[in-house]
Amino acid sequence: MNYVKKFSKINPNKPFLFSYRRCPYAMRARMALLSANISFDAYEISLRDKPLELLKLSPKGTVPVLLYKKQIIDESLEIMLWAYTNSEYSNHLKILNQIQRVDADRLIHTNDSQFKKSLDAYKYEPNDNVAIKDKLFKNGWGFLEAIEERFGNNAYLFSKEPTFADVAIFPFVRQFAYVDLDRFMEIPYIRTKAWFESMRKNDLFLNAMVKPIVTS
Ligand SMILES: N[C@@H](CCC(=O)N[C@@H](CS)C(=O)NCC(=O)O)C(=O)O
Repeated sequence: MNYVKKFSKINPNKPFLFSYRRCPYAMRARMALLSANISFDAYEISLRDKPLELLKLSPKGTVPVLLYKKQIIDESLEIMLWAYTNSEYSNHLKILNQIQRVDADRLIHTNDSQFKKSLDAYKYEPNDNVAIKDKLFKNGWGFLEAIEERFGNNAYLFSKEPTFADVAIFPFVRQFAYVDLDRFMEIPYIRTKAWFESMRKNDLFLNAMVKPIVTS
């Protein structure tokens, strides 16, 4: 992953990602591209001042957006699938059998719909009303409980190693945890907390979170 400053420097032979470092959707896309060992240029946008080039390619104006050889992919899960299917390098997707894949898709869907809604409500509630904040925190537990049951004896959601599902879901659980880390550590889900600790220290995640140092 190489951060660039100028669109004029777009290399037509290299995937180009409009990204935002702290966006969980963009995190999962960057992680998948890195895990697939795909060399790509990234451009850090400002959500308040989106580049016209991005809006021209994808008028809905969300990140991440991947541009490669006139192909435009503007949904994070599709970017992940593109990365995993265009490279032999990662086994994040290959590792899942058909039944697991259906389960993974279901879990990711719940993450992107219900859990994301709970996460936003909790995150944006001002801190001064502790009772409301606490209630919104607990509203997110339903999903964390589903994750906890999912682990079984594995350290990751579907396997002994991270898969597509861990990469897709972790950035959202992380955001939920980081609203108040001490409070998160009080949840009664031991495996989920261990997974959270392991994922946040994982090189794949750390490499996806390097600060944009612009090279060209
Ligand atoms: N369904 C999209 C959602 C992406 C999304 O909502 N990204 C946020 C940033 S985390 C965004 O770009 N929001 C637009 C804005 O804030 O104006 C995906 O999976 O890629």
